[in-house]
Amino acid sequence: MGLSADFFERLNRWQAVVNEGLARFVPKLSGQASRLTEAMHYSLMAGGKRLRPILVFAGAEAVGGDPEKLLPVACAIECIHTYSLIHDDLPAMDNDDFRRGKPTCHKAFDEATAILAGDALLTHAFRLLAHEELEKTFPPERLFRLWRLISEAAGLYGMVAGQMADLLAEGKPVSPEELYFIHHHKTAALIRASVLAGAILAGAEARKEKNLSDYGWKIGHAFQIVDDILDLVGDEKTLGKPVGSDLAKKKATYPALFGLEGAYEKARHLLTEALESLSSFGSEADFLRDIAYYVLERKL
Ligand code: GRG
Repeated sequence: MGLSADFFERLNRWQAVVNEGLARFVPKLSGQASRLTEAMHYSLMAGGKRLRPILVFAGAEAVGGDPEKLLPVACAIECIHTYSLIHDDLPAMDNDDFRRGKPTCHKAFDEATAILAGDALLTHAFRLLAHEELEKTFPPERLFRLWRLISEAAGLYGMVAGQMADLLAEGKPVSPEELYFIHHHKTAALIRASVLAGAILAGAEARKEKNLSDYGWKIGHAFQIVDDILDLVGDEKTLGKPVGSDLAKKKATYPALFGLEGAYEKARHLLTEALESLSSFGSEADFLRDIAYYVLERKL
């Protein structure tokens, strides 16, 4: 098994849907707020892979839901992801000048604007999660579960806690358990929540929800391991940022702890486990299966 022949065609199609959704759901304001929305759109439209929003669609599809109805949710999650990248790049955090081949938000604008663009993307995400189109389409109890899921994954039970742990670990020796905590919270939580968001709104039965949750955790961890590997051996032009920055910053990574081959081995094992989580699904989960392969094989 491996990637389906039409995977990249499907991926590109969904990426276009996300891009159109972001143009529609994130306003461009004029007047005194124009600089703020310019900075938000600058980072939103800088060429991300749209993995998380596409997982929202794929998660819904795997349980018979209609992905098109989830566009505000998909866009909300991409807003949260983009905010995290903008803030992560700030001088107070990773202090990176390039992302996705372009100057980072604080370089293209200024630090204060980048902080505010991130803040506005995060808050706007929750406005989108309460969008009227969702209110009309889904029962309130599913929406409440969605809000709990996303706020936990993005905040102190998820990404922000992981980022804090990551920063605290810089330059220090970390145990495999500490590294797992960082990956689990910083990266895997939002990826897992993306898959589950689609499934919850589509009304998945509990067993399928659990399977998709397992799948989400596994590919979330694999994604971060591959990210660490690419930072070591990836191609700068393809990545659109300098490689070797984790080493320079003495970051806690899988290759640092287990070596390059050990990290690859762990990622491959996670891929197998992710696919196993989908064993009770039929062809409706093929796109999720493809995404799992893609997470491992990606060069960007
Ligand atoms: C600032 C609260 C806060 C959190 C930051 C996500 C994160 C936490 C930091 C980003 C740094 C980083 C390299 C994390 C590793 C995994 C990751 C999120 C990579 C970037 O995601 P991609 O590859 O990005 O999906 P694109 O550009 O494709 O959207």
